[in-house]
Amino acid sequence: MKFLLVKCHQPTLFTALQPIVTEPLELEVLAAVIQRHGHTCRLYDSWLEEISFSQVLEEASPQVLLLSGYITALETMKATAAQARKQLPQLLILAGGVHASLNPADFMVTAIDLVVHGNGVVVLDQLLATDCRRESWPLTDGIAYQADGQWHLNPASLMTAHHLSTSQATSQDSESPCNETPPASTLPPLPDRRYFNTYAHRTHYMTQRPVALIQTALGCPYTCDFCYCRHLNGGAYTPFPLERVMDDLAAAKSHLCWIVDDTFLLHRPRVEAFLDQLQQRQINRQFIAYARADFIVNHADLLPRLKAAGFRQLIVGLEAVDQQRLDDYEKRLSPEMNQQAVTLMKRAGMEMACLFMVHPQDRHSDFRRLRRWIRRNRLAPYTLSIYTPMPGLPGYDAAKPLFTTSDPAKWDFLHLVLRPTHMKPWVFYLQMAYTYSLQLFWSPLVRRTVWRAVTRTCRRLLHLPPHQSLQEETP
Ligand code: B12
Ligand code: SF4
Repeated sequence: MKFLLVKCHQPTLFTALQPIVTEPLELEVLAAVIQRHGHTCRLYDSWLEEISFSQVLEEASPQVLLLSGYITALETMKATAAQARKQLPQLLILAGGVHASLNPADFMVTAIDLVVHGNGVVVLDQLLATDCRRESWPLTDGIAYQADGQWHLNPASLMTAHHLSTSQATSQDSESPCNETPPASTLPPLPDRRYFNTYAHRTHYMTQRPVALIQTALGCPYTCDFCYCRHLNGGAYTPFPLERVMDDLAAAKSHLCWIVDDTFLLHRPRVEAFLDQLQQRQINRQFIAYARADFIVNHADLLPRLKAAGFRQLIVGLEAVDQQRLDDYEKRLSPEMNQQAVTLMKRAGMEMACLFMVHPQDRHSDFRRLRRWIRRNRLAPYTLSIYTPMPGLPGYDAAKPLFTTSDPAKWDFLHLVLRPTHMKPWVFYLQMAYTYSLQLFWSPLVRRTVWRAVTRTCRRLLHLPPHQSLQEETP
């Protein structure tokens, strides 16, 4: 059978500026699953290719279409399914991805045949084992499907999961709970990176290109109240065997690798084993990874080793600079811990990308306090997102009557979906923009990133080829 795999995007502020453009790792993993069953695949990501979807559909003339996307692209996914159904009425159309995982009902429209809400790899494997035959759908966990004009929702199927408690996550015990990885048969295969190899020159992370994505685990054992990621895969933290991670790294043809695990620096013995294996296998890469402030503080002695191993930037969710807000977010951090993490990272000479989350209930004084904190530490780069209740999480239904919009494209953490309590929405946005822009004053990296984003956008709008100065940046 012929499969077409599509990453759907919805124009948002992020997609307009494109400070980061990456390979569609999810499609590359799914392609590997499909190829294991002897079928052929065509991948398509409109961020990397200029050709239109209908052209790709015509040229590929697939029997099966797989659509992936985030919440912001929900309407795009449905519209793409409708367009494909019109163009190729016999097509089998599947929708999946992180939003579908917790919100399958959002995809129950006539143009879509199947919604995958369990672990994508496991479910797809099961569907392929039965050649996606309709008779097998009632027995396949992790899908919702249409039959006789009705939608049916089967129970979720998850990757064999290992629950790592947060105390284990940061403990220094040598007995690693992370050794319990899922059986090989349920692990995702290594991504097929041929698509990345073709379009690597179009990927970038801020000012550097190319960038490859690496996944070494699913989930996060922490319980931050606002976080969508921790509910994926049944809320279980599932690390992949390190040999598999090393094979993946060795095959990824990019000096810069972004480890997209929700939190990579979790369990010291695993981190140390990762660093040992990099050395043993002589894998020389630069890394960007997510971490928590408490890991940095509790394991500050590891920072020089991480730096020497190529960790050039840690992305750290500091979220807030006052205890009450941190407690409300259930972040299990203190402002002092956040401060210490910043100081230690500076001392180690490592780049720290700080993530803050402002709240619609914030007052002018909260913004002022945050700005003072940012100024005092001369932070850069940092981002601000707006606290946004996410569909599929506890608390979403209670927040529903307060929403000022129902447009999923606004669920990008850069729009107010709740009315601000203490100021007008435009004043809130102004406060955000002002707070965001401080870093422009002291960070050449941020200035370069913004300048490149603006010139790239202008050139794209004018249909001009990328400027020479935007080409390959070697580390
Ligand atoms: C890296 C990343 C990005 C990268 C893009 C990465 C990529 N792969 O293209 C960048 C920086 C560009 C990005 C941008 C945005 N992101 Co982002 N991102 C992530 C992050 C950290 C990792 C994603 C990743 O690559 N994972 C690895 C892949 C292999 O896993 P996966 O996507 O889960 O796919 C697997 C399964 O879901 C399944 N699957 C996926 N699709 C399908 C389809 C079918 C048919 C099937 C069967 C299975 C299946 O199989 C895959 C293989 O295992 C996640 C966090 C997370 N935990 O997911 C946030 C995350 C996905 N992002 C999020 C958001 C909101 C955004 C933005 C909208 C933010 C913004 N301010 O605009 C933009 C949207 C831009 C766009 N148009 O794509 C949210 C999505 C929430 C939601 N409910 O949809 C997440 C979960 C973070 C969060 N804060 O909650 N992001
Ligand atoms: S915000 Fe970070 S630390 Fe908290 S649950 Fe989510 S991924 Fe884990």
